[in-house]
Amino acid sequence: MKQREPIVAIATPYGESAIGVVRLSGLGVLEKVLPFVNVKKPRPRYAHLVKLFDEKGEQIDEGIMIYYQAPKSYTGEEMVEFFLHGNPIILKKVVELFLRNGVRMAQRGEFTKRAFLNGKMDLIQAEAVGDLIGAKSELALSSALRQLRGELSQIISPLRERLLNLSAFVEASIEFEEQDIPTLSQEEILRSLQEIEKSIQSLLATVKMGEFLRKGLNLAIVGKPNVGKSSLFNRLLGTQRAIVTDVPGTTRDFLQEPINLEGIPINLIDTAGIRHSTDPVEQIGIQRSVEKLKSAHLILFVAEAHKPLQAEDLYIHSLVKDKNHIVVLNKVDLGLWDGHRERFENFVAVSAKEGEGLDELKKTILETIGTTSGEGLYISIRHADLLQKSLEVIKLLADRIQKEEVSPEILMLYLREAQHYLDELIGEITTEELLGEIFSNFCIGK
Ligand SMILES: Nc1nc2c(ncn2[C@@H]2O[C@H](COP(=O)(O)OP(=O)(O)OP(=O)(O)O)[C@@H](O)[C@H]2O)c(=O)[nH]1
Ligand SMILES: [Mg+2]
Repeated sequence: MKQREPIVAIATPYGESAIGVVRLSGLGVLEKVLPFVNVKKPRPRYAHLVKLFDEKGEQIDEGIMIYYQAPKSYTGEEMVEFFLHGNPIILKKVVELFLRNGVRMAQRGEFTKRAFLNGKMDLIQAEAVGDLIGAKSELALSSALRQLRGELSQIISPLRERLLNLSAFVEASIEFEEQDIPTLSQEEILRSLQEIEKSIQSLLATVKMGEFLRKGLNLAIVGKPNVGKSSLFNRLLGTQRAIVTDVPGTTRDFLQEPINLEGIPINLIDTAGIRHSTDPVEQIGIQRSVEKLKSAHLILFVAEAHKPLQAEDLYIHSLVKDKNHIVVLNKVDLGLWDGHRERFENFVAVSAKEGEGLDELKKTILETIGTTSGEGLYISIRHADLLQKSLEVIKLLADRIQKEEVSPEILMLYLREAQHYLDELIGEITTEELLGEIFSNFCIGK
């Protein structure tokens, strides 16, 4: 286990709290700490009540100190954690004390990065630490926790090992050509490749949901003025956040609020009604509506249930019809015009005013997102990128094998490349750049 230079950080959020945590990790941190506490020989993993002093012997605070002997710590290095009074001034003083005495400030995610570098977890698990802290819903949380426990790694690592095994067989057949050693036929290799292909495909199918869970899904409510977009927004939100009036053009700028549908974090966006307008302020609002419509993952296209579609409805529908959208016919308490059934294959009739059809709308939203795939484990864009690259190489090789007898040397080339991407995925191979990218999204102190 490698011990790196000592680092320090506050591990709890800024502000007043019952307890504030300062943590240190690295080579010789205990030695750095001992001159400033009134315990001389701390027992590892034992909660010591200590007084903490500065260089002049003035007491800074009193609290709990835990010392972790390497390698039995989060980072695998020697660590010390202080649980002090949660006053930002105290915590700052403590950090500054150590900064003056040979310890440097930790970078974002540096504790977890060291845990990864010391083999305490693989890269996929380290990423899960960030996901776990940032999770905005129950489902995101449980997915991150399973990833942290290594469940995703346990699906990906065997794929990598299978490729490794195939390479080993092929390599042996090159090296020991003359000798009588077991080799794999091209058909056997092909079958293996196809199985790996299938596993990768099913992992890839979870990325969309994974991204929604990590970043939230943008759900935009669009339609012409006065159809009840803001009323629907308020209904889904459960509060009277948006202004509702019978004046067309009430909503001038878009509004965005987080909601949680069955564990999926959603950014719900109410927009200004789209119509032809000469009012410069309204024009800007409408322009923003169109932008929101373009960037949304899912659109609720709202029109009035009791009336035929107007020219503006038709125009807006033409903007959304090739996108992921749901037709919502609002004000069904006033009736449902028959012509809608002919025009739309599917729609949800609701009354934002009375609450009718809201449950069906939520159900339709969830179905459209497709929440069922993944069985609770969802990959990220980074994972998908590398899996995709690996998959492409595997497919190319499978194609070639089906067409011709492929030489062992060529087989090796392909197999190694496919494996290389999975190495990167798990963190068998890493670059400083990649680690920087991953851990810079963490908070300081983690
Ligand atoms: N009867 C009935 N009236 C509704 C319903 N939903 C909204 N309204 C009324 O329709 C009018 C417009 O509602 P808003 O929610 O402000 O409509 P909007 O689409 O946000 O309008 P703009 O912001 O102007 O684009 C208000 O008078 C609402 O009370 C409904 O389900 N039934
Ligand atoms: Mg509105």
